[in-house]
Amino acid sequence: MKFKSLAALLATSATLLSPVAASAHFLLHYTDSSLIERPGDVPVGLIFWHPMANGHAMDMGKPEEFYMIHNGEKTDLSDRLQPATFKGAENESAAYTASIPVKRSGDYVVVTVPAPYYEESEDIYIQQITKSVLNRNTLPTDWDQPVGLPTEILPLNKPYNVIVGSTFSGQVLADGKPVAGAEIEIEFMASEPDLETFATTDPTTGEMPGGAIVAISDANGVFTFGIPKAGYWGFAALGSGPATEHEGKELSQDAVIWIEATDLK
Ligand SMILES: [Cu+2]
Repeated sequence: MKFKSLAALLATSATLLSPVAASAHFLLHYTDSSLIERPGDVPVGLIFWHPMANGHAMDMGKPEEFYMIHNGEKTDLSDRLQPATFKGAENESAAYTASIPVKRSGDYVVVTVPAPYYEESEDIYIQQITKSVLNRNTLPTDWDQPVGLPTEILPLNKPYNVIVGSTFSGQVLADGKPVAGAEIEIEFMASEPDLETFATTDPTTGEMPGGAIVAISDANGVFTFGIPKAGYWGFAALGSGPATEHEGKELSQDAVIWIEATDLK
């Protein structure tokens, strides 16, 4: 971890004290790798967090849905969800562990539809419908197909095989139609969780001095971002979903996708 300047440290503490955090909320699907070498149950952590800041972690309710799609076939995995306490750098939070049964070659699109989370500082609910893609034996089967979620980001580059220095594009969809002008927040998973201890690790980077990294989707709902660093990158289209209210309050129904970038050898 790099030492920050005093000004940066002061700015960070000011951010923490302000009612609305500058860094972005992200629901994580964390696996040690997206590429699965041996068949079996792949451990995954579901954590609602500020991953680029290695910051505050939020309590999750039991997800409404948790499943995978392989060869176009949906398999419910909700009976694999186990409540777990995630140990973040700032606090502990209610999170989940699970596993993905990877057997045959191909893609495994993992989907979480979380319970809406009440964000007190903004008096709104947030529901981040999250996707990630695992692959075995490089056989592409499902990654480029929409799942059919209320809102989702359709990857336009293979999400588990993005080269550092290239770009990643996605298309924001709501009810299957492109969302123009969507605000997409982008974060790097600065601290990859340790799934054995279910705790954060030392961050490899931190937040940007200019705040959240943001892209806006074009008329076709498409955005592109250049990938500067190996690891996991998350993209969250804010409020792109059709549901706008939950229990009488405003709901931000977001679409999240995680991709894994690798250095060219
Ligand atoms: Cu936040």
